[in-house]
Amino acid sequence: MSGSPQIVLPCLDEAQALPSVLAGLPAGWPVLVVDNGSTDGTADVARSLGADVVVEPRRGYGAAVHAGLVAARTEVVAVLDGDGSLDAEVLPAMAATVADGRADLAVGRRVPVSAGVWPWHARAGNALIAALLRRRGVPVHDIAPIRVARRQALLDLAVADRAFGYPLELLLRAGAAGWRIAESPVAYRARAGGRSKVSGSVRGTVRAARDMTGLLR
Ligand SMILES: Nc1nc2c(ncn2[C@@H]2O[C@H](COP(=O)(O)OP(=O)(O)OP(=O)(O)O)[C@@H](O)[C@H]2O)c(=O)[nH]1
Ligand SMILES: [Mg+2]
Repeated sequence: MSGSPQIVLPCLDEAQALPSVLAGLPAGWPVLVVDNGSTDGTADVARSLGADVVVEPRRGYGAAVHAGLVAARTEVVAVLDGDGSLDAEVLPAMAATVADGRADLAVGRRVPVSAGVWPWHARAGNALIAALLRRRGVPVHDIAPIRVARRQALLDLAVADRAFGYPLELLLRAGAAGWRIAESPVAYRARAGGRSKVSGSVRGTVRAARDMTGLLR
């Protein structure tokens, strides 16, 4: 692998979280913020802090991640949330796993740093989906909120979902393609600022669950 992986951060209204998110990334790694139609100045904050920005007007986590993959320029890419909820300290070890050829996909498994950061409804839905994945031979305990892989290989998987089904569809396709998947723990904490759009409410969890269950039929 030549150079550090580019870090893709899908962001919908993450202006408040971004300063600490960017400060917590491995030093010197190029960063690409995908501004997914934010109205809070996310793109300006990202640029002022030295990140590259690509704009994806079509809403949805999957749409943002896909736009980031298309725009990224490095052989290996890392994707994680732009809300500061995931500890990026794990990225160098994850990237090494992929660069060394020990895995085709390195993923994180969330370990909450304290009670309350992962609401019961989101955690229960996640555990159920991970169990269904393992029954299908995909050896994971989370739906990969942070992942590292080769950019072209990810694009070739042709994940079609553009909303919250994206991470699950990616795992299903990677499993079907025989990818070796390495999972490692990643500290999960409260977002660094701004407002929760998904797991903070039962409604958000239900929406995410709807996006995902269609894929498991
Ligand atoms: N909810 C949502 N997040 C998006 C979208 N596009 C990009 N994102 C980003 O995707 C990342 C993951 O979002 P989530 O963690 O699922 O949503 P969240 O608002 O952080 O909600 P919680 O983590 O449940 O508090 C965050 O960095 C969002 O800013 C979108 O259309 N909807
Ligand atoms: Mg979040």
